[in-house]
Amino acid sequence: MSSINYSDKIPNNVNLSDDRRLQRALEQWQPHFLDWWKAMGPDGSHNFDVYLRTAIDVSPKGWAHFDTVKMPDYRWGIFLADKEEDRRIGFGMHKGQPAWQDVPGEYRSELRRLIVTQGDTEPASVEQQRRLGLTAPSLYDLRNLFQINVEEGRHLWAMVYLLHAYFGRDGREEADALLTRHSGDADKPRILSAFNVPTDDWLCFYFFCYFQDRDGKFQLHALSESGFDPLSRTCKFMLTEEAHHMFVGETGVGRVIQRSAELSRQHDTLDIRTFGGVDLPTLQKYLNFYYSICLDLFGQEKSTNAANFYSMGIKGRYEEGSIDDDHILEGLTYKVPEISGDRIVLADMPALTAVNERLRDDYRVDSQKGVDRWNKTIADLGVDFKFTLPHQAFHRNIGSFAGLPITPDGKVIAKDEWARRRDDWLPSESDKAFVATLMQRVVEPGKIAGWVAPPARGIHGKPFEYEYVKFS
Ligand code: BYC
Ligand code: FE
Ligand code: FE
Repeated sequence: MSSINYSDKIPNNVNLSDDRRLQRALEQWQPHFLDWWKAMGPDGSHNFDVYLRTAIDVSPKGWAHFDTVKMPDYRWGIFLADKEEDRRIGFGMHKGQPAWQDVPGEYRSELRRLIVTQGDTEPASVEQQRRLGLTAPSLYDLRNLFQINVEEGRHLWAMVYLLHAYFGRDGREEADALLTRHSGDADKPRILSAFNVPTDDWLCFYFFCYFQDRDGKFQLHALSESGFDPLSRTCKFMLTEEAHHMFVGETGVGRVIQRSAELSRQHDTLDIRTFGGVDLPTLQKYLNFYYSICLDLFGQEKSTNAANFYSMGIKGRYEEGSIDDDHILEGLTYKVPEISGDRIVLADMPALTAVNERLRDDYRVDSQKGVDRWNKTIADLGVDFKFTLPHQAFHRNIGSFAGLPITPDGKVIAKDEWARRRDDWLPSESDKAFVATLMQRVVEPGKIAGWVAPPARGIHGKPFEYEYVKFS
């Protein structure tokens, strides 16, 4: 039931060969995807042999197969988590009714919009990361970058499948458009702003994987609660791939921090740039940047769109099933921060319009865990420095705090003071120029750049020294 058919042109576990029309439509989209991959995917990588995992089964345990492949030959396909017998809608006005196996006509445009928004982020991230291979700090890191890139490509396939299978002609048009918008393009940018930000260096990459892929985790969890069963099942399987992306982020940032803290201890100063490390205060600025742009991805604090999605039963809350309430939320409240004079206060809001905010809160709690582990690394090395997540009102562009001059510890200050102190809080041009000097490519097996510690272990039981990427 859950094994994947690799004999088809498009690997799948949805019996694609039984639906000739759909199969033909997707086979027409496939060469466009490959053209996009060749033009916008990892720069100059097409002949490399890369040690990659491929999904062969969708069961939570042991779905992965490891092998050396050239990336354009990666078996991108359509994999949905197994169908749950008699699944019911878990929230909203249709709570308790059987989950929809087809798109309910009255929610068609909302569902299409959610799927397009989600789908747009996946190729966007590949575009954002396309030049990082040129400055990889080790073969191990290069391989992880490529692994993430092929899986984000597969996440695009996941959404394109839904558009083709359930949305007819306009679904096909949206699927084409997912390949014509591009990250950072002046005329046709990606939909969400964080996916148009350049990912210039490997600090950006690690923080991106920690914070931005984690937004993916929370959005995919919310969508996996959907009453539209095919969306739920596809997001459930995407989540199993997402775990590795966040692992790359947490350990990547952690390895930079470890190296920086080691240099700080050795030289008894935080000021370690002359010794070839990234000083911890600069890392805090990168953290501030990525965390704040990712908070924007959750939308407005008060959102009628989100309330409607919830009541319709198409987008739920994080772990909806384990929340102890009526799952309808009529008359319930939730605490939402808002600005009151020059202070930020928590106010009771209808829980329905606060579901974006609740998801953001869940995200904050999850984000803090890695920060605590990073701080432990620093403390264990006896260095006096601590990372903190900035206040949620800091550096926001969406919602109640958009554009307001608020410090990382949540104080409202004058606009000109904020502008004057901006470079204390966010990476400055000179910080980025310094980091750029460290970004030298290291790709001999077993070697690693000086600004980052090697990983505790390699991939899938292989040692760090393994030749994860062979250039040919
Ligand atoms: N940028 O009611 P509101 C991932 C707009 S990451 C621009 O709060 P709503 C990945 C909004 O469109 C996960 N515009 O918004 C990670 C609306 O416009 P209208 C990505 C924004 O509807 C790494 C208006 O403001 N998935 O997978 O609740 C690598 C009112 O706002 C933004 C998703 O995000 C913004 N940030 O939208 C690879 C899930 N925020 O209607 C992959 C899909 C809001 O007034 N998307 N607006 O014209 C959604 O669930 C929702 O659309 C949003 C919030 C979360 C974006
Ligand atoms: Fe993804
Ligand atoms: Fe991801």
